Amino acid sequence: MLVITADRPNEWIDQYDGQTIFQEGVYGNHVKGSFQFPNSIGTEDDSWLAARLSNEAINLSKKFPCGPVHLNIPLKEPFYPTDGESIQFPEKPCIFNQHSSNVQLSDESFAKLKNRLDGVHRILVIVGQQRPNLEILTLLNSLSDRHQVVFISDCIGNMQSDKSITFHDHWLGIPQLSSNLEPDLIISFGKSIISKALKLFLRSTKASHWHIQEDGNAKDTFQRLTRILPTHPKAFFKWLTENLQPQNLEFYQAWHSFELKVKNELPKVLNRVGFGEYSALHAALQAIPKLSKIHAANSMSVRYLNFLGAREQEVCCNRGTSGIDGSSSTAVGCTFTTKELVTLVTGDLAFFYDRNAFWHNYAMPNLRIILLNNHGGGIFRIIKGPNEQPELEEFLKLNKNYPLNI
Ligand SMILES: Cc1ncc(C[n+]2csc(CCOP(=O)(O)OP(=O)(O)O)c2C)c(N)n1
Repeated sequence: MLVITADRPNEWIDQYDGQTIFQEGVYGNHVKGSFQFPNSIGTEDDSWLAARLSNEAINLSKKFPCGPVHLNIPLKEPFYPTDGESIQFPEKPCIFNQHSSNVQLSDESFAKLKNRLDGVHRILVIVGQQRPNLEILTLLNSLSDRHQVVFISDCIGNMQSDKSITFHDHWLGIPQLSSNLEPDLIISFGKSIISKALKLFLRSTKASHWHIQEDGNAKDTFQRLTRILPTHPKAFFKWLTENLQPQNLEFYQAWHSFELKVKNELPKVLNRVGFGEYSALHAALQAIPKLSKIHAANSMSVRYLNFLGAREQEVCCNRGTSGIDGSSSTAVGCTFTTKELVTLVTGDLAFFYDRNAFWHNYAMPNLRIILLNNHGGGIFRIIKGPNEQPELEEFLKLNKNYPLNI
């Protein structure tokens, strides 16, 4: 994402002149980089500088890991063209084409990993938030098929299948379920995961943790990080497929027996609870085309989605800060980039918080919205702490019956 802001000219900042704030670098650590345009574009060097900064900003935003970049542009009056005035753009714009490259582990690194793998028998692969990638999913499916790894994907990992673990959030928080669940090696790639129970479980293990990431800083989310592998997950899992010894079958079966249990019981539970957000979303999901995108808002929407098992649609959600402030805008923006159907699943607070998302003149024939209206933040009725506060009714105006019928 490139954030382009118009600014007042430099000389008028902080001079009690109108409409001035400190815009240069205003996004701080929330952007990958911030670029300041020249104060005016009167000379050829100014134009070259502006073109160069634009290229650097665009290329930085697209470089792994993709992220927002800020371009601040001071403008001097007059702002509007006079009658008949036209703007002459250069015939050949200056473009710095940035090529991609494949980062690869050295032979020496692979030899070290191979050595380490020899003592490993229980591998848990954690798929963090990312876009779908069929090639990686195929490799993971085949590793799981041969009982060589257990792989877990939340819905935002976009790598769910009948070979993955997807129902973990239903049962992982229950203490002392089975000693056979503990891995000796965690391999992760992608960004964050939704399930807090999974995060706490991984932090409580004694496993080593390898994180695969092409570039940038790897995060120690599970407090077990021991190796950072600067390569593409596809290359790594291909190598793993060819280099793994037989693994512990009980470990594989322990995870998959829980998965199967929930998968078999869930339809009965949904039937038993009757109509409510949970079953309504479950029913709606049956009608959403497989080749489409689902945007889930925070907080219960994305959790319901995660509870309801493997999805084939691409699932998008503003995780990280997990704000309720931009889910509708992101879904609306997405409808302009795809011909596929985009379904926004949102709670009422998130929906009304971001209603300006719909305040424009563009048609969005491929947008559908499922609004789970429980008159307030349902999440606060469920999590311990907020649900015991006297302010709950006054400030969150919750439907008193919630969540009797979820
Ligand atoms: C910008 C922002 N403010 C506050 C929060 C804290 N917060 C998390 S969930 C939530 C309630 C959301 O309510 P709703 O959209 O109705 O969804 P539900 O909880 O019912 O799924 C709030 C206020 C947040 N995540 N982001």
